[in-house]
Order: sequence, then structure tokens, then C-alpha cells
Amino acid sequence: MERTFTALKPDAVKRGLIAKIIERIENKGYKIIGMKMMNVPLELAEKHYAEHFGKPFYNSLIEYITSGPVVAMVLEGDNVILGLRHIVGKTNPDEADVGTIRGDFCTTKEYNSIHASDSIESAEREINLWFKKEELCDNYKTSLEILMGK
Ligand code: FUP
Repeated sequence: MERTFTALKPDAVKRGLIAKIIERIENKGYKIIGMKMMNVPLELAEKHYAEHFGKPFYNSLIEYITSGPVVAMVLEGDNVILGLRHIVGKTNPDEADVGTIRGDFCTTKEYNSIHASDSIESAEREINLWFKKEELCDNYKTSLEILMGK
């Protein structure tokens, strides 16, 4: 069973899209095993986006992600890393398919509503960066898991 990190970004929170986005994640059958609403400390933002340091959009990216609360989550499910990236859609909402979160809810790549880890390595790194082990609740089964005998 795979795990991934996702965060609803400040534009999604400010526009009241938390429930609509989480509904899509739960409808798919992914299990939320960690969730918290938080203002992102500068140090965490810089660590999270370290790979983009020095790029032209880096400063505005850091300013944006620290501009208001985010909803950070850890999800568990079969191939959840790739599967969630499909639900999220392409970085640029103009290119994201209709039916994806970015395709349906946003218009700019700067304020694209949601982050989702893009590989096993980044999922592990980001989960450890944002969550302590004791903040994860993996001690319950979803109805899908019960149905599949997992
Ligand atoms: P993604 O994995 O789809 O979130 O995209 P990236 O890791 O490539 O980029 C991280 C964030 O940087 C994006 F969500 C938005 C921002 N970004 C820009 O603002 N401008 C760009 O040209 C590329 C990314």
C-alpha cells in the first residue's frame, strides 16, 4: 500500500473548496491517514520547494504558499502517488484536463489549488517533512478495504 503527501493550497482554502476537493479524493477510495490545517512556516516552505530554489518563480511561490492556511494530508491507497497526480491534473490549469482538480477549479499555474507528491522519493521526503509519525492515523479500515478483505 502506497502513501503520498498532498496539500490544498491557500487559494483553494480561501475560495472555500476544501470539501469539494477532499470529496474527490475520498470518492476515489484513497484513505486519509493524516490531515491538518496550518499556516506554513517560511522554513518549511523553503524545504518543501527546495528543488525550485533559484528559478524565476521561486520567490512568488514561497510568498504564495505562506500567504494563508493550507490543508496538509497524507493519503494511502493502491498506486496513490500516480493516481492522485491524475486526479490533480497538469501543473498549468490551461493544459489540465476537464475533470481534474486543476482543470476544473483554477486558471493560473501560480495559484493551482493543490500539491501532490510526484514520486515515491518525494512522497517519503514530503510526508516526513510535514508530519510526525504520531500524527498519522493508520489504525482504521475504510469501507473499501473491508470490502476487499484488506
Ligand atoms: P507540480 O508538481 O505539478 O505541483 O509542479 P512543479 O513541482 O513543477 O511546480 C511546483 C509549483 O511551482 C507549482 F504548483 C506552481 C509553481 N510554478 C510556477 O509558479 N511557475 C512555473 O512556471 C512552474 C511552477
